[in-house]
Amino acid sequence: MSVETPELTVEAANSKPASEPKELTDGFHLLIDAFKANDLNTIYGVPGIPITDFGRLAQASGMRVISFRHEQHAGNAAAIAGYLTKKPGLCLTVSAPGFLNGLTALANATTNCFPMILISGSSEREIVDLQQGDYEEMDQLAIAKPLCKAAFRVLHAEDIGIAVARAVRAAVSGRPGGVYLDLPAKLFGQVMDAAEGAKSIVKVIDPAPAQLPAPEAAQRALDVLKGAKRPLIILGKGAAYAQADDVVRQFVEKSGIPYLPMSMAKGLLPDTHKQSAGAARSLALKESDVVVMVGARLNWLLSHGKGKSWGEPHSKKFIQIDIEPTEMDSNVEIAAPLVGDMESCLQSLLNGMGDNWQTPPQEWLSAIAAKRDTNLARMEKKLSNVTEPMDFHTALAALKEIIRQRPDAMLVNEGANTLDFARSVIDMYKPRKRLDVGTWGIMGIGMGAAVAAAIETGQPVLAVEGDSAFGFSGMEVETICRYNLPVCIVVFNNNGIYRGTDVNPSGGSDVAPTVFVKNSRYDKMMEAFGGVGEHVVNQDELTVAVNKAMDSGKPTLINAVIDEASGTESGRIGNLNPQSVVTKK
Ligand code: ADP
Ligand code: TZD
Ligand code: MG
Repeated sequence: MSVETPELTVEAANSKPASEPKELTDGFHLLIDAFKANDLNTIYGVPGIPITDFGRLAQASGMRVISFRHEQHAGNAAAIAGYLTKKPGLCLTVSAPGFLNGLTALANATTNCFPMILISGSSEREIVDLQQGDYEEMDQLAIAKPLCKAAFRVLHAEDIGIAVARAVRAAVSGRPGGVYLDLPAKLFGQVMDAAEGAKSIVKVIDPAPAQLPAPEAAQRALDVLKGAKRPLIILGKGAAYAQADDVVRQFVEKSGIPYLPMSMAKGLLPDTHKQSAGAARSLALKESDVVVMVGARLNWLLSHGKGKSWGEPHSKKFIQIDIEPTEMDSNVEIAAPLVGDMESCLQSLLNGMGDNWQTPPQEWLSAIAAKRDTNLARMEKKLSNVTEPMDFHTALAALKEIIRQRPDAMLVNEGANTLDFARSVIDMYKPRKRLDVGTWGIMGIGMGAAVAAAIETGQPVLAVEGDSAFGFSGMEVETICRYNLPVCIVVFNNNGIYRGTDVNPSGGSDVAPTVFVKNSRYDKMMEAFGGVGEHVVNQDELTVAVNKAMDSGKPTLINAVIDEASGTESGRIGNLNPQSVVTKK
């Protein structure tokens, strides 16, 4: 359907003087029509040449256009929108620098298997290709290609419909990921017959078709599972993304197998579920004999499926459910690969399990339960130890309780200690409520994720941010205020990266590289844009401030003072950090 464009209703320039004027459309309108036809109604971006008018026209057409202060955060918002909705999130940027700013988010989305489309305006092809120095000249398509799942350029208005269709399908089918769409400035103004234009729009039918696993593959997986004495299920964010929540629950509960949720899979089943082995993670990884990977990769986050944390030497068998065939055997041998979409794969296992499925031996379940209870008791002790200044546990005990009372709230989390402690302390109760640094452990997703979480779900958002982590996207508090989003940011302010106590070893006047301005007041940033700023120094004040923010829905930033000595280097992944053993005078 074409948007009404009266200003374009002119007689076709070089046609015979016709009695009936021809209705025309152009690249701007075709692009909007193509997005709307595919039910893509929100754009995250930053305006400028050559896409300023596109943003205006999109807004005029009823699309939601959310303008950011930096493209990386708009891109992160688009990626999270994709994760939450299973439709590609749209990010719109200007050429070269805007495109490059958005590219980090595109690459990060692809790495995390989130569907998004980065749409960048680009400069004149003829000039760019001859490298004659156009305004913001850059061969964007070539640069984007290795960093995303697919990249397309559109040169003719009549191809916009099919290009958007390709982009949508590429983003969401199979393993989801990022797609780049390169739109040279000239394209937007290209005019064509409106009726022809309407015909060129493609509504993608079944963009992410079900992919059924082979029956033999399901049988093989069940045979491996039947032989297990100490089975374990690992749920990953691929399972959360799939929105196959009921089938996931049925599979876990019918099998009776303990499960570990990866961080963004927390809440797929409530973390308080009796089969959750989250608090017995080390034992579960080490002692299990058959591991069912459910939408999770055996990457660095799981020590590649080998080594000490997996109890090597071992003879564990892996069953893996994934939509991406080449994920199998990426790190270790997969005894039973089950390739297909999450729902179909789990359903095929459930069907094959029949009515008399044997749950795992009690000995294994008791071992996990005992370890879990010991660890939870240890954690409880830490959480009940209230300190002032707050350590991480004192502050997180308050937030844990708030999320327990508000299970529908969205939780965004980034930092090092702030991330690692929050992940293990704060229980999640519902699927896709936890958004964090993902596969790369990237800082800077916070405000983009918070904006998208608020816009896409309408739920209040609690963003738990290390002071360093927050700084990567901090300027977007203006965006949060401008759209009056129900976002409560808690900055865990420990004066720096990991902690605030490092000193300059040379004795010079520069502070150590990990240390920030002491006693900063991040709350003032929020006040600058009309939001609510709070400064809290103990647990009670934190609880009151967060509850007030979550009740009011007003944009709020709480500067939570954390003991600057309470963090550890790199949080829980200090082992990945090379350290010099050479002492030089
Ligand atoms: P985590 O970080 O939580 O361990 P990963 O991002 O490593 O999770 O893994 C997610 C996996 O889920 C990817 O290998 C991806 O191919 C897979 N995946 C994504 N969507 C689906 C789906 N609908 N069905 C099956 N597998 C999926
Ligand atoms: N840059 C990017 C884009 N991602 C990163 N992960 C880093 C740098 C390195 N980095 C981490 O891995 S965590 C972190 C950085 C800079 C910040 C940790 O400090 P914080 O958290 O204040 O956010 P804590 O609570 O003080 O540990
Ligand atoms: Mg910090």
